[in-house]
Amino acid sequence: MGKISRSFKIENRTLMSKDTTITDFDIQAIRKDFPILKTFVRNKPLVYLDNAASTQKPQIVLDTELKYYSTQYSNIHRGVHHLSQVGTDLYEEARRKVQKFINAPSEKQIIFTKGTTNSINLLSYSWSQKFLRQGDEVVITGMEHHSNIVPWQMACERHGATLRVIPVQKDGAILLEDARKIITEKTKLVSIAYISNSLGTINPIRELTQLAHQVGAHLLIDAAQSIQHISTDVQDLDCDFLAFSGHKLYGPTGIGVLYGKEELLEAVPPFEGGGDMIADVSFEKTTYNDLPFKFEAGTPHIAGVIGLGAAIDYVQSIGLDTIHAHEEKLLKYATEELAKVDNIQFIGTAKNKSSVLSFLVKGAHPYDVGVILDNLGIAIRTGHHCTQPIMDHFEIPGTCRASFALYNTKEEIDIFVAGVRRAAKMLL
Ligand code: C6P
Repeated sequence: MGKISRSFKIENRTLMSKDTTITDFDIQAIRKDFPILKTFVRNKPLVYLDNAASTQKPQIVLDTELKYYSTQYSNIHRGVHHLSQVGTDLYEEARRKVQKFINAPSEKQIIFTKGTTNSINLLSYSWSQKFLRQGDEVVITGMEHHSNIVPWQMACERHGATLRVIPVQKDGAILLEDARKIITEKTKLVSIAYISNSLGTINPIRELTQLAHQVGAHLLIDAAQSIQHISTDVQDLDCDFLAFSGHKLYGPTGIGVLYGKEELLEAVPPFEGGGDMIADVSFEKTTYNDLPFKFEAGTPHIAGVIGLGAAIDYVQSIGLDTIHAHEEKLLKYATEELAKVDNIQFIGTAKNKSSVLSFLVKGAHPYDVGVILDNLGIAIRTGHHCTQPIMDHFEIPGTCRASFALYNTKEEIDIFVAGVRRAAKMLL
C-alpha cells in the first residue's frame, strides 16, 4: 500500500511530505485528500454535512482498493498461489491495524462483518443462544438506532426475555439513577450507543459498563457514531463487545467490525455456517475453526477490509484527538450560529455531545428544509434517522440533521446557516 503523502504549510511555503503524521491541522490540505469535495451539486460547490450517515473517502482508500483489484486480486485463505498469499497477507494485516486502532489484546478478537447492523445481529443470534434465557432482560436506551433495538427485540422474542429501556431526558441525555434502577440481577446484556446518531449525545459508557458488570451482565458498545470521532481503547473501556462500520470511518461500505472479549467469543456458537469457518466437516459432525474465522463464513469482503485498513492509516496519520478537537469547534460554532436564526429548535442539547446537530425550523417540515438546502448544494439528512422511538418520545416526525467530519470548515457552516435562514424565510 502507498504511503500517505499530504501537503502541509511550513513558513508560508507549501511542501509535500511523505510523513504519515502531521503536526498542524491544515484543513485545506486535508480537503485535497477527498476528491468528492471538489465536486459541484446543483451547480454549487458541495457542502457535505451528512457524515453521520456516511463519510467521504480519501484518495488513499480509493487507490488501495484500485490497486488490490487491479494488481493483487485473488480469493484469500485458500490458495497456495502467489496472489492468494498476497491477498491473505493484506487482509490479515488490516485485521492487525483494526486491533491496534481499538487496542484489542489479540487479532483473534477482530471479526470482520458487513457493518454495525451485521455485527449486532451476529451477537443477537450467537450471544443470545448461549447466554439469554426465559425471564432474562436486555437493556438499551431510548435513543438507540433501530439496529440496536430490533435485533434485541427479535432475540428476546426467541428466548422469552424482556427488553428494558433507559428513558431519555428532555435534553437527550440519560440519567445514571435511571440506569441503576433498570440494570438489575435480571439483566444479561446492556447494549448502548456510545454516541447517538440523531441527538449527538455521548453516553456515560464507563459508568454503564460498571453497572452492567456489577450485576454480571455483558456490555456491548454500538460505536457506529463514535469510532470516527473519539479514540477507542476497548481494554480501557472494559466493554465486552464493540461494533462499528467502516463506511463511517472514511472506509468502504459493506465492511464492519465486531470486537469481543476472547472467552466470550470462544463461548458463543457461530452465526453463519459455510466455508472458512470450519475445522473439519463430515455429514455426521462439523467442528469449527478458531477465532476469528469461526465467525467469518464464506468469501469475505476482501477489498473492503483492505480499504478499511487504509482508512485507519489515514485517520491515524491525523490523529483522533486532533480530529475530535476540530469537530468540537465545528459543533460549537454551528450551534451558536444556527441559534441566531429565528424559529430554530434544537433536538438534543445534552452537555456531552459530539458532531451531530439535530434541529427543527418551527412550523416547517424537516423534509422541506432538506430539499431547499439540497438545491443549494448542501447535504444534510432529514427524517427519523432510523431512531423512530426517540422521535415518538419527542413527539416529532423527524429532524434536520447536520453532522460534521474532519474535512468540514467554518465556511461550510456559514453556507449551511445561510441556507437554513433562507429556507425558514421561504417556508414560514
Ligand atoms: N446510522 C445514520 O444516518 P450500518 O448501517 O450497519 O452501517 O450502521 C447502523 C447504525 C447503528 N448504530 C448507529 C448509532 C448508527 O448511527 C447506525 C447508522 C446512519 O445515522 C444510517 S441510518
